[in-house]
Amino acid sequence: MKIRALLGALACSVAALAMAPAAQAAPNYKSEYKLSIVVGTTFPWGQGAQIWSDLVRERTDGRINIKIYPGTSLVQGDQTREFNAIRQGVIDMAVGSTINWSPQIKELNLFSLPFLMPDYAAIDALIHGEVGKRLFERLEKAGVVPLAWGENGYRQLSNSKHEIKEPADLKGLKLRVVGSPLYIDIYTALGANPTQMSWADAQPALASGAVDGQENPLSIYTGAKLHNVGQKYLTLWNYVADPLIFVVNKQVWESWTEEDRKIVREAAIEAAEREIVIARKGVTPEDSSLLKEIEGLGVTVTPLTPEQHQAFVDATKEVFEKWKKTIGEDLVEQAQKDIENR
Ligand code: X2X
Repeated sequence: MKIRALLGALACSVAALAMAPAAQAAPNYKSEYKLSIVVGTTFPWGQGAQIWSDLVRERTDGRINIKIYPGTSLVQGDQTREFNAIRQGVIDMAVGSTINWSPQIKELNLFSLPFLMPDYAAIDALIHGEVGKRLFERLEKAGVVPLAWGENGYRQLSNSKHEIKEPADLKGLKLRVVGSPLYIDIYTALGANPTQMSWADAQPALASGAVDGQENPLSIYTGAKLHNVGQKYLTLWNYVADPLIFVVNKQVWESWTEEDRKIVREAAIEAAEREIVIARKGVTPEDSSLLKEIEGLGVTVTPLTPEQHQAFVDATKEVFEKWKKTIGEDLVEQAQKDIENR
């Protein structure tokens, strides 16, 4: 009798399970997954995160419900702590810049080697080739699951004081730099006075004049309206570019069914591809409309002649060589080879 009752109860619950709507998450699923980004969802970077979240929610019938946390708010705005927070599960998912994770994963400094990547084809050769594969293996080893490469973009230099055409123009300028010590080395070599701070702190520091300048992709420059905080001089020098990486915390990843992992991975790849298209809009040799827009705001935009460009390459050569060793000579040489053959 007892066994019969038990079997009956079991049959009922199996039937209930089978009838449960698709949106019913497995018991170990969270009701919300926290996704971290540095900027807001109006920026190309944030749009990539939004596309990913929307695709995942749709295709899992709501089983995986992602909430976006802009401003790296899950780590109080300190973007250099984002990677550890993903590892520890304080953050479930992220679309993060290689620069912000470089303090923990030194190989990610590769993209910050000055003048390594001369054009978009070079960036693509790295992220979609052997280098991208090796870096993903490295991230896996560090305990996160990398799914796709996106792009923040080529980082250009802006300041409130004067045009910059040669290294000497940087002398004594107070510049906000991002969170890898490699940037302190670059700007020290160029004779500037660099200071590392988070993006959250950078904007008030630019507004108050505590710093004279900064470097960021043009989409961040316009999105954050940096012309309104005195950043009237903009030098286009394409010295580095930071890719973005779409990742999931390992425990979270393992808690999902095979089917859902496939959906999340494919959605990340699709969102990243679309994000790169958005990130490059208006800032390529074929379409420079964003530059025109910036000039229209009264900003002095300074491209470099080949000779001026070379002066910056020469002035940062030692920094390149020093960091080549830190990053790993093998990886840097693989990158140089892939760029040559692009
Ligand atoms: O802090 C920056 O400059 C930004 C927004 O570009 C990054 O997060 C790397």
